[in-house]
Amino acid sequence: RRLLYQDVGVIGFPFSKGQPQPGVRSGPAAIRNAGLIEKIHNLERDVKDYGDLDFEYIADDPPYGLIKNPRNVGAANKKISAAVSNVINDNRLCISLGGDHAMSIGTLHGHATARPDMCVLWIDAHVDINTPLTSMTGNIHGTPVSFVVHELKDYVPVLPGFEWMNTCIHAKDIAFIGVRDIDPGERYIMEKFGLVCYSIHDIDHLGLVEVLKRAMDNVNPNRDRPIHISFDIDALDPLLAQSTGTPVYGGLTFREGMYIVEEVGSTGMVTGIDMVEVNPELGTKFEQNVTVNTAVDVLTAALGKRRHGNIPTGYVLPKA
Ligand code: 6HN
Ligand code: MN
Ligand code: MN
Repeated sequence: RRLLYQDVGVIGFPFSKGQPQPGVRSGPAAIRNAGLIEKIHNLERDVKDYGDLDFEYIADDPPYGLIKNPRNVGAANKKISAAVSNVINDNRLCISLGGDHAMSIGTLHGHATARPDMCVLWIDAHVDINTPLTSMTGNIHGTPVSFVVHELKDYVPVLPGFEWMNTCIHAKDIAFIGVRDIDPGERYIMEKFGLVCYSIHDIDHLGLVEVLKRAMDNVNPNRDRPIHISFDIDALDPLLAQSTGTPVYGGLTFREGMYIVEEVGSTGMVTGIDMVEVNPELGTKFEQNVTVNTAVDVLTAALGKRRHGNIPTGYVLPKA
């Protein structure tokens, strides 16, 4: 199938202010060290590494209610949004390496700026749709979806640092897959605004093939809209992704994770991918390696690496 964008851009967001554990800043470096760029290159896609963004530190950043680091998170996301729309305007599929999930405020905003017709698959143990007023932890990585959905505009205060921001997708443009840990306020919001959510229970009940088909029918019925995959590594079972800040047991298997990205990738419509919440400083050395390598496998599968093998171009079969 033809790809909407053949060329790929990779950009790193070493960002951790959306939650309390600083090690998630090292996610982009660990994913690069595991060979991501080379492995994308091997898929015969042109790949440009845009490097890592650096974020200025705002020292005077008192909480807004419970919400921690609003100015730092807001200013970082302004830069992230501009960086992502720049990559997509270069006609490259944008791979955003995190970093905690608060950075997806910016990746979704930037993607929607460049491609207003895009839709979103949010692959996560969580739905990350607390508002700054429903959040019980004060961690912005549990709230990014509330900032971008038009229908929630009246429920999200303009936090200091977020004055630049506007909502950019409709509630019907996002589907969640893999959910198994949802707060009461989040459940209420999902019901009130009719957000589409396929939990792990739904996958057990219907099977992943049916769940993914339904999710795509919900957000992209004609398979003609650009797709943003926001992949939180904690969607996967902690056996595969122990090195993450908020692991939840009973997650997606390796095979399920690969199936999702192979299948969505093969539509040719993926224009943005976030790989977030990889924290290479948590867990044992073994767990760190498994988590990081799994993140790389998910990304390359989304870009066309197939478990049934890829046909080599220019292959000459040796004659006897
Ligand atoms: N993530 N619902 C919890 C909270 O703090 O609001 C957990 C959020 C997890 C966020 O994993 O991206
Ligand atoms: Mn999560
Ligand atoms: Mn998340």
